[in-house]
Amino acid sequence: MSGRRRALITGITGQDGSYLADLLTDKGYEVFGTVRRSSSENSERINHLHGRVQLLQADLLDQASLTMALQESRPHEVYNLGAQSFVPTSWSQPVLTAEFTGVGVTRLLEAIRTVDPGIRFYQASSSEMFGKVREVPQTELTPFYPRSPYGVAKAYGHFITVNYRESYGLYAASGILFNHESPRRGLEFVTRKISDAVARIKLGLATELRLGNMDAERDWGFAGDYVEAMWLMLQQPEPSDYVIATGETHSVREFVDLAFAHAGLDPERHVVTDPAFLRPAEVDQLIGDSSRARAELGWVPRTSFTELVEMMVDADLARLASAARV
Ligand code: NAP
Ligand code: G4F
Repeated sequence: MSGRRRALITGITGQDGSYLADLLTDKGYEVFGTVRRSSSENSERINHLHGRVQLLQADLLDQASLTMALQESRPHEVYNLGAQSFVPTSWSQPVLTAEFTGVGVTRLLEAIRTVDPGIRFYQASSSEMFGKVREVPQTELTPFYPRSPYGVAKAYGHFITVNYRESYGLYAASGILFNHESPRRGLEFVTRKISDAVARIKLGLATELRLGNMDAERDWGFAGDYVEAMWLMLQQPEPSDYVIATGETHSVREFVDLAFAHAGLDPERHVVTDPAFLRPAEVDQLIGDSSRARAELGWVPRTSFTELVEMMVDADLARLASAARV
């Protein structure tokens, strides 16, 4: 073992895991990440970190694999970002979502208790727990009213984190993060679906974009800014829970309008509403109040909504144009 600080990230192959790995390697950490066994490689988001992060096979469904990953990496900090994170899938696979996204948190906390209760633990909680919101804007004290099996599973993960902190004195912190996006966002999430479609239409590779509820409103930030808040939460003298948000809300329609305008396109000519993308229960509007994080962590979001939309469209245009050249 080197004398450097060590961190273990579950979900390192995901959007946030890859940005967090960038941040921690830049800070000089020895970074370990868990990956699931798969018949084909799924490391696109972390290929640029080859040789700078160490990958260990573990699954949030498998207690022994989590314990072994901790024994092998002996981390000072664990960031639990692994989850079934796509809300619509949580209606078609509710039990699996509860196992990954909910009970998986307990498995990891139990592994920490067994291997080293001094480990600092970060749980990726979600604004989706606020669901049918009880107050506007949402703070650390706003009651939860989840509207999807995913939101319910995240509420379990949140409370088990608080409970292990209070029951066993673990350093366990929960970040209640509002939606955060980037060019590394999965293509099924609405922001990336839009930026990818805009780029395809601009390059003549597609003609239409089919969307569900265009009136839904989200507090969208940039994932690169949000992983910094995760790290800051584990550097505090005492563990606590923090809302991380921009404090602005925008509709899906506004995202569409900005993205199409940035590419010089008219959304009226391309966007089609498709009931197939409506949800059994919708979260109509989310807007977070991150005053506590700003005051105690010194965290501020640095990327504006317009910058985020344009960054995503530009990245998809560059990616698809270069693929077309090849
Ligand atoms: P993401 O891109 O979907 O990544 C999810 C990661 O979890 C992937 O690396 C995935 O691995 C891994 N994973 C899935 N099932 C697993 C299992 N059984 N065992 C171990 N790992 C598993 O999600 P993200 O956007 O980076 O989000 C990171 C975390 O923050 C998630 O917990 C998400 O629910 C939460 N969150 C996200 C947002 C947001 O707006 N992005 C907001 C609030 C909270 P594979 O690559 O093998 O599938
Ligand atoms: O991009 P979305 O799929 O994200 P959603 O459901 O807000 O969840 C994301 O943020 C949560 C934090 O609040 C995370 F915890 C979660 O893991 C995930 O990262 O959908 C955003 C909105 C929804 O209201 C949806 O109904 O966009 C609306 N929407 C409209 N048309 C669509 C579409 N969403 C998707 N995915 N695809 C559509 O065609």
